[in-house]
Amino acid sequence: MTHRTPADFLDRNTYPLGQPESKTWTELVNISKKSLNETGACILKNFVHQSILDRMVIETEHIVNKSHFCKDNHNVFFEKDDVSLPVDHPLRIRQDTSLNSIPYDLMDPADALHQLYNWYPLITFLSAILGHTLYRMADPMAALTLNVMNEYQNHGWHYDESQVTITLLIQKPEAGGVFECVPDLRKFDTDDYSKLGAILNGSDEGLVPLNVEPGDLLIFAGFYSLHRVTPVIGETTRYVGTLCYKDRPNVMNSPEVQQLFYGRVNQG
Ligand SMILES: O=C(O)CCC(=O)C(=O)O
Ligand SMILES: [Fe+2]
Repeated sequence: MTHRTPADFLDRNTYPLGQPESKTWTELVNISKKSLNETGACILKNFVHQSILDRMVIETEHIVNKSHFCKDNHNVFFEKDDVSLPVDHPLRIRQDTSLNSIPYDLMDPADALHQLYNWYPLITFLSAILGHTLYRMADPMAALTLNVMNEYQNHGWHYDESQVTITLLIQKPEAGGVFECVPDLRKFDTDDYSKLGAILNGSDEGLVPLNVEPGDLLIFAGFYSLHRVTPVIGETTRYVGTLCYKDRPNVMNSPEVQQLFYGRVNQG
């Protein structure tokens, strides 16, 4: 079967993205909006067909040898260590992150993930869910990233810089590699960071593991919800695509941020 357009990547009955304003489309937008507002996340199950996932795995493995190894030790906001605070202050607790990333400029425009990211009906659909117009990020590397996590690699507790993050899980490991979050923690915890401190010291109060399977599209309020990916266990690599859209056009990362995440600079 050949797939000429990303409309063929999806089940047309469940996800009629090519028919905006149809009854099913409108209902889907409303349900997704409600879920995002009430729980901080919306999971569109089985968003792409298994055959497309298989293709995405192959296309990822084609370029995975060019991925950039990022190892970081950071607090939840990726800030510099504030030595004026007590050593055990939650803002001084640091997390290890270790993963490999494949930036957008290494992907082939014919790759399924690349095509999906650039597909206008998807951008229109996501804009309707978020309630404002989205634009593709202008950054030649960060607009679309594939995160690659091999055994023992993980993504430590953090908040995202963007209000909302959109991911597509492409391959999940045998065990571990679980996306866990504490919904809305940032809103409740601005004074003394005591709830943050509890989580960073191992409490699981308020912690929700999200049941994300390969093929699911996750829309996630990563600015307000503390989240992490637990260490991968086993030989199967975890692949996740991160689709970056912004509420205004022409948004780029700084050369410093590009250097940190991808080990080089590409300002377009
Ligand atoms: O790997 C994931 O599922 C999410 C990664 C994440 O939190 C991020 O890229 O900010
Ligand atoms: Fe994140």
